[in-house]
This record gives sequence, C-alpha cells and structure tokens, in this order.
Amino acid sequence: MARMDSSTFKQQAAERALEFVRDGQVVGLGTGSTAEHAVRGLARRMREGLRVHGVPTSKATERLARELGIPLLDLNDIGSVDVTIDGADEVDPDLNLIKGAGGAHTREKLVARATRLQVIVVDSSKLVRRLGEAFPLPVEVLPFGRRLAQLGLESLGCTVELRHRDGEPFRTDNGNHVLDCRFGGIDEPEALERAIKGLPAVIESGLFAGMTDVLVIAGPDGVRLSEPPAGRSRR
Ligand code: A5P
Repeated sequence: MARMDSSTFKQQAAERALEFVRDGQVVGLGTGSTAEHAVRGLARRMREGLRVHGVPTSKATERLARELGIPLLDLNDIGSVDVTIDGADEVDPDLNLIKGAGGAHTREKLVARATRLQVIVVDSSKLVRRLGEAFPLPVEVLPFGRRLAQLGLESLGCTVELRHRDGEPFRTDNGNHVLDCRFGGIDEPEALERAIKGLPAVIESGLFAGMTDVLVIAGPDGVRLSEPPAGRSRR
C-alpha cells in the first residue's frame, strides 16, 4: 500500500467535505493547505458541471479562486453563505478550534458567522485533548494599540509574542499585527474567546468556539465525520 502523508490526508478530508456542496450554492472558501485542496476540488467539480459562487476568506484564497475560474461574491453583497469548507490548527473533542496559523482568522470567522453549514477539514494530527497546549493562539490586533492589547492578553494568563515574517512584524490582509499567545492549555474556550474580544485594540482571536457543524477527519484509519456533542453546536 502507498505510504500516506498528511498532505494526502488533507486532500482526502477536503474531497469528502465537497460532498456537502450542492448545485447553485454560495460556498465559503477557507484558507490554508487543507482548504486549498477543497478550492481546487471545487474548481474540478465546476468543470464537470457544478455551478456555485465562492466567498474567499483571504487574499491568497481569492487569488487562487480567480486563477481557477471560480466566480466570487463579496460578503457585503450577500446575506449568508450556504456552506464553508475551512481548515484548523487544533480541534478539541467539542469541535472548538484554534485557527490563524496563516493569519487569516478574522476573515475566516466573519465568513463562518455568515455560514449555515460550517465544515472543518483536518488531518488527524490536528486533534487535541485540550486547545492551546502546543499551539499558540493567534490574536489580530490594531498596530496602534498593540501594547495595550498585549497587556490585556497577558492579564488573561498567557505569554505573548509579536508574529514576524521576513524580519518585519507580520501584517494580515487587513493591515494589522498578530500576537501569538501561549496559554499552556485552554479550559473554557467560549469564555476566553469573549474575554479576548473585549480587550482594547483586539480585532479578533483565532479561537472558534461552538462554530463547527461538521468535522471531517482523515488519517491512517480512513476518513470519518464528527459532529459537535448535543448542546455544543451554535444551532
Ligand atoms: C489560516 O489562517 C488558518 O486558520 C488555517 O485555516 C489553518 O492554519 C489551517 O491550515 P492548514 O490547513 O494549512 O494546516
């Protein structure tokens, strides 16, 4: 049997998630390597006859979708998105997420909020018992108030590092900075998400509590679906 790696698993998860897309729908296009498989798969299905419009969650995804010929809509011109397929950096047993390794989490969360069916695609290495033990939580902040945001975040019990790229502070698609926050484990994702959102200069965190409708996991044992435990879904 061919040796399978995480890229193969990501592709398998994305292909399974595409089964949720119906003709005529508006589809949220996630960001990252797993979501990219879904965008490419969507374009392939469109060449086979599927008709959909996409709503990109980042400039990178917008570029890719345009290259692939997927017609795009602006979130401001539509009331809702039928289904979004997006990746995640960590997923806990209640299907809460950490996102934002690519710094796209603010737009990803806005599209998710407008979405009726949020499908998250991951390879099995993303599953964790508790969020934030290994992975820092990204928080997008307004550069003007970065220090205030940092002090607020530290008061919530984390250590904070300003994200850099090529020796310069990283800039998101929105022109903001990202503070990567190490909590050493997050026990109450929903409460923490709310607390962070209330801090000065914070635009958005990469915590997505209660926003997943379906999780598609691919790993050495195959592809499986998971739904949030009863009472944990946003619906
Ligand atoms: C982008 O900022 C992130 O939220 C991605 O969705 C997340 O990092 C998953 O990326 P991969 O699919 O590349 O692991």
